[in-house]
Amino acid sequence: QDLASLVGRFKYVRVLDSNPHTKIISLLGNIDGKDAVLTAEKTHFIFDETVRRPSQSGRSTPVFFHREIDEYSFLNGITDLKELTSNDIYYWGLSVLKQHILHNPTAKVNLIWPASQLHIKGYDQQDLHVVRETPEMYANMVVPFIQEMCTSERMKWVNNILYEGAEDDRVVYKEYSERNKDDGFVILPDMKWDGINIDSLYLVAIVYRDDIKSLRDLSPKHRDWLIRLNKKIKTIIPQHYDYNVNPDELRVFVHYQPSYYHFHVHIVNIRHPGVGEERGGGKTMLLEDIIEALDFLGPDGYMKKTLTYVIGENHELWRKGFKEEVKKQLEHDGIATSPEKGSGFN
Ligand code: M7G
Repeated sequence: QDLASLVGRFKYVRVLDSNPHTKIISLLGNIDGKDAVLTAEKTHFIFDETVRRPSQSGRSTPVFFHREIDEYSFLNGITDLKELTSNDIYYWGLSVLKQHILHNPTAKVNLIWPASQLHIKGYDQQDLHVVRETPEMYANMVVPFIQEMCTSERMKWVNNILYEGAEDDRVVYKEYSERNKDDGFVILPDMKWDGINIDSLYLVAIVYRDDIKSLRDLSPKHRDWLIRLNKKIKTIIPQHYDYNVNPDELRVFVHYQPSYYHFHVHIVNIRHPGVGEERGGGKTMLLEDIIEALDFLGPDGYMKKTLTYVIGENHELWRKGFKEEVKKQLEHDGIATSPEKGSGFN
């Protein structure tokens, strides 16, 4: 089964989501009678020079990724340009740019097939809510949910990467030994990255140890390990990309709630837009802040912290009690949920 033949057989059902800011559209459909989620994201522009802007430290920061081939860059690649209007010194119009499957593709296409209800819900448009997750809510609602989510079927792609050589040709860095499994990790391009444009660089570091399901499991005993991991990430990645991205241009963070409960770290170019507005809300926690917080949180670390984040109505946890908790929390705080109920601050 290859992507082209699968997409060719895709039967459209409805639009799940479409975002003009991120230029991403997600469609629900089916292939051979099984549900499929097809997502397309317009790729970012390429430019033919490595333009460097001066910085205060005297170091120069590349703004554009250097490309050998320049006929596909924006400017050289304009094949058609039609003015719509002009007014004084302002002009606007539409253009067609030269495209090439290798050098300047139009869009990145992702397919999930067969897609579970969980996948479909994750991509579907939904209303969002701010929720305070207390340690009690974590123990009573999230822990059972995590157990449900850690099926070998759902975690297959992670194990494929760690142990089965999946995506091997794309791996950026791997450190693993049987003897020292707890220190092992692998860094590779995230499925969210087109792999071309360094401005939108998006990598994921997946650790070999499997005793950390999420941020909640981090405690002071993990502090030194996280410091080492952070240092390695910020040393290895700029080196690997010839310093077209510098260590202080990498946003290194974890999500809570994550989609997959096996500890992993996101590594993203700070130029990448849209980060922080992930599907269905969530929370983005910088690794540096996590390490720092472990100094203050006490021996149980994040287990004892109340975490406030955004959750979508399609998230299983919303149905599994979070909805009621949000209502209770607002009542407890004396905050009205509709204009009829509240008439001021008295
Ligand atoms: P998350 O924080 O659990 O979820 O991150 P979210 O960011 O999707 O909310 C999991 C990360 O793994 C995401 O950035 C995914 O894009 C990425 N990812 C998921 N899958 C199934 C794959 C895959 O098969 N290969 C690669 N390389 N990345 C994946």
